[in-house]
Amino acid sequence: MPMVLLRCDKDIPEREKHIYLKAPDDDPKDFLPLANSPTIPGTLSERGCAFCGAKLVIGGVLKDTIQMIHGPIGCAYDTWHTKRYPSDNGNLQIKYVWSTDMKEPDIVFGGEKKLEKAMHEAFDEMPHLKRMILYTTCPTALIGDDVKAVTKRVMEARPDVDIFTVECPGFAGVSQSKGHHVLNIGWVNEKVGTIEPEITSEYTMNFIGDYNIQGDTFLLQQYWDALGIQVIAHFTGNANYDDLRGMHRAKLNVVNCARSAGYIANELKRKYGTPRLDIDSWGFNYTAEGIRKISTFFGIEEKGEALIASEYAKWKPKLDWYKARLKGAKMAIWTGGPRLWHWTKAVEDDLGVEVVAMSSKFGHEEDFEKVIARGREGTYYVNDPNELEFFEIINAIKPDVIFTGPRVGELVKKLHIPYVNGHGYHNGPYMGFEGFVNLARDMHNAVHNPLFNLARTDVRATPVVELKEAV
Ligand code: CFM
Repeated sequence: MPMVLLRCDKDIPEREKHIYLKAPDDDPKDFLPLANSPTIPGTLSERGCAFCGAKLVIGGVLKDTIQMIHGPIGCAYDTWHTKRYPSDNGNLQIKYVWSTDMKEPDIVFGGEKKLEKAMHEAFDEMPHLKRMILYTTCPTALIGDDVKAVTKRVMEARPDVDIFTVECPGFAGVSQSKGHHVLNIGWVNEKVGTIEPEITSEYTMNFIGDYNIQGDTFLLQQYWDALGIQVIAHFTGNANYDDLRGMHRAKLNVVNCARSAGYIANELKRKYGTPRLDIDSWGFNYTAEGIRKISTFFGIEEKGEALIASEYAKWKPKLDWYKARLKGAKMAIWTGGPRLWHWTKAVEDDLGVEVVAMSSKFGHEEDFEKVIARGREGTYYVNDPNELEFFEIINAIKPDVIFTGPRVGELVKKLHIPYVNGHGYHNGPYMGFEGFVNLARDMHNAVHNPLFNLARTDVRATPVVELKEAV
């Protein structure tokens, strides 16, 4: 029975198509969980909306750009301040968010005037900012505000500004995945090729799908600097708006998050012939493999090997210290999608950890193909999970640690199971060699945290201590 109907799903039997338990000798083509499909009525999904995929995941990372959200204030609030993507210029992108604050009369009479006013106000208030991304949301898309026309007027009135519009309201797709797609394609069609970057090295690449979560981009950038490779654009960790307009000039597109940003690499290949190279940026084996692939592409293999050797010398002993203490630990990964296939083999090979359950909010079937190929037998693979399923699976597999977000993390804490933030990290960065040691440290501290044993103790069963005695 490789597809599983959990007990909690007895009233929504359609969920069986979304949960797979890998058995020996399964042919994965027979048992791929259904993915990227609408959430089933009756199951409370954890997914984000399409607007969120565009704004929170990709556009909002840019460090010099006004993020104008044309919608009710909640759309801005709920995509602000919740993700840890720092920048080297004071974290403007984490501090600020802009909204047109649509109210009922605006919905009745139209919001274009309000939008135009808000755009001017934003540029007036922060005159050093000259770039803007404008997003529509469910209500402003439904009433048909012509945001492109407004943008055109504002750009005519302010010749020194550049504005990119993302028309991807929340309801536009089944999950945040749709927002990734819309932003990728819009950007390559409208903005790439509108600026010529300064070329400073014969080796140039774009690094696609790294969002500088707690400094991932800063960490990997040390490697590219050591190799003498110019990164024209990071899509979009610590990036400026204009960096991304020059992506057409790179000789190579290196893709980390294929789910959120594989699209732009494909389009750059089609339009400009730039080759696409996919790598995994977490884990020792994978990072080394990625550096090798990139170095081979540019014909600088020796430099690549020297970099790997010096990083191994520095970090491998530390990794091994944790490996000795983590070997055999059981881990669950409950994140968006790609980190399932990025991590399952990495933690197994580098740390001896067994991944026993994985769930993806918005991965596509392609992501499940990748993760099932890399994952272990006896592991659960769940698409678009609900909370009751989490609890039932926890009961079945009893993981030692769960990599997930704070919302689910706080829930599992009540079951006295430690969690590590699998989205924004606990104490990252987690990418690269040094980063994977950080991940190992956070996992170690979670698994061996003595507080969980204390928390498991039922204090009602311990002898009563008189208050007077205690003090
Ligand atoms: Fe790519 Fe990401 Fe992920 Fe993602 Fe995300 Fe994320 Fe994620 Mo949270 S871009 S798909 S939409 S690696 S925010 S930085 S951790 S769900 S697995």
